[in-house]
Amino acid sequence: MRISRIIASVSIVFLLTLPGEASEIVFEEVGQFNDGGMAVTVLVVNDRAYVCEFDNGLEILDISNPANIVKLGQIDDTEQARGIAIIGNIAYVSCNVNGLKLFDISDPSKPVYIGEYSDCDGDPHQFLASGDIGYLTEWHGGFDIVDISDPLKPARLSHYKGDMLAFSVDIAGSHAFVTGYKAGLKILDISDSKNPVLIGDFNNGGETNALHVVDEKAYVCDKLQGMEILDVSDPAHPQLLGTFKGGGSAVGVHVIDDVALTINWKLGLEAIDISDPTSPAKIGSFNDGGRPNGFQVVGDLIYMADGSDGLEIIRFQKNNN
Ligand SMILES: [Ca+2]
Ligand SMILES: [Ca+2]
Ligand SMILES: [Ca+2]
Repeated sequence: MRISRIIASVSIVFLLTLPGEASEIVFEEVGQFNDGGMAVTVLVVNDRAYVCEFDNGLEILDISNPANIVKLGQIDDTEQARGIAIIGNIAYVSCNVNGLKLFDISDPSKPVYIGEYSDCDGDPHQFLASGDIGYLTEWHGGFDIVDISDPLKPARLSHYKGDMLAFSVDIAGSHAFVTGYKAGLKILDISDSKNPVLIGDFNNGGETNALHVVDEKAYVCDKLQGMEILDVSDPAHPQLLGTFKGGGSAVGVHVIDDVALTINWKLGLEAIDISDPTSPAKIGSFNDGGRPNGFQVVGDLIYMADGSDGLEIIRFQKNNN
């Protein structure tokens, strides 16, 4: 079973049944917050959005009313913020070159630095938390499995370095799927969290970054080659089923039923019909400038970290013609 990208008490309900053959996906912007900064990642937990800004640090926003987003606080001490996880009242901010830092956000207007993950090797990127375990990718440090049973004292359980620049991770069952940039996709058996074992990989060139693994398929963004769809039902032998080339630079993907929502540095938000994975087809798009780098889907809303455009909230729905 796939582990949710977000933590604890958040329940995600996918409201839509998507789509029939002739359906399009239509997008409508319903909110935006931008007070400067370069938004690169967003995590939504309940009524709050945590937006990593590569230059300014972590923003904490009240998004209960998308039409009137209110800034609650900002953590300046998080240069080159690239990843965010929330566990209870603790924000884990992974900052390139500056480590994985912990902040108490009980009062979001006054975040308090409470320490850092001391087992970092270099350039933390994404931190994904699930129960008592965290999964950390490090650009120059590989992939860490982290004990977070005491959230104040994250401790490394194990480590896989390999030959990759570790970018993103998704977990499905007892497997971790780690993108390694030019090293492609690595599949690790993590049934023993103290001893991850490489069991499969796939690399056809390009620069793999974000991914989503669902229903025995891995949807892998490749900045140069497009969004690649892999059959991973046999994790030791991943098979490329199809690629949505589309142009630009694909940097984020989230799959709901037969639709992949993707973000692309040049082309913005795109909806791709993946009902035939050998022949993915574009069925909608949205782009009003900016440069999306990370997003999260909750229900029928997309929360998009859109570079210099800040945070955008975009509703999507199918439109049967
Ligand atoms: Ca800002
Ligand atoms: Ca590739
Ligand atoms: Ca925009």
